[in-house]
Amino acid sequence: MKNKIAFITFCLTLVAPTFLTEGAQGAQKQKRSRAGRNVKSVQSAAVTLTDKGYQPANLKLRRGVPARVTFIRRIEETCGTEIALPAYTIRRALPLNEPVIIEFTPVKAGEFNFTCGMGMLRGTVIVQ
Ligand SMILES: [Cu+2]
Repeated sequence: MKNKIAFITFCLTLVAPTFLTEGAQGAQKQKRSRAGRNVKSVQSAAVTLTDKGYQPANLKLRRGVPARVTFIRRIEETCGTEIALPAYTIRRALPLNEPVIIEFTPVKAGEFNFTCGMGMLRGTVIVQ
């Protein structure tokens, strides 16, 4: 009888922390990290358009990992009212002070330009 109680207590000790601290989803996430895969499933970067152009002008991204790049235009007097990433046929309006998130998965290594709508302002995505 004493052994049985000890066993149950032991089982509760094993199970309780999972439910108390994280719930099932958290536990699953942790398991994946431990396995060393999918630790970071999205890569993100941010680019600001200022009077000096795109800052930073070069972005390094890893191939095969979905990318989320946030563009924000901070100057009013500019031709950069659109942002384009021709290699991924992306073209979006870039309103003043409104973050615009561009999502794509870099499939090929190399250098790809992102530009204003007319291709005058330029930056580079470097995929490695
Ligand atoms: Cu332009």
